[in-house]
Amino acid sequence: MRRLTLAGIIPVILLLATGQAAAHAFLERAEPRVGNKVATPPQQVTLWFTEKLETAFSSLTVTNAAGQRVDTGKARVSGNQISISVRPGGTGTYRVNWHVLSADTHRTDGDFTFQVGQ
Ligand SMILES: [Cu+2]
Repeated sequence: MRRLTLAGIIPVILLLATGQAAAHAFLERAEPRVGNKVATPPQQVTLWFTEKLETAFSSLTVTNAAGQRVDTGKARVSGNQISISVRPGGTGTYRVNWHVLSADTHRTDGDFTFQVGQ
């Protein structure tokens, strides 16, 4: 009897959890594109999310192949978009690290890389 009750409840819990997760701000696309190769260092990096972002608690860093910060430190948020200016930092693998707070007060974070060079 107890087993039957649990079996009935679990799908409902999963459904609720999935519904909530869908409201989080997930990375939709980026420029430079995730995993892509560009010939020269970009002047800025821009990320687009699936939800509107809260300016105060959303940030973005960019590091070059040597692990040095090459972003200017001040991210700009507009709607579901966050961007930051980038200083020239040579060739190789650049890493973008993001932490954002969406309008539904949920935090998400992640990182991705892109390549600079020929
Ligand atoms: Cu959420």
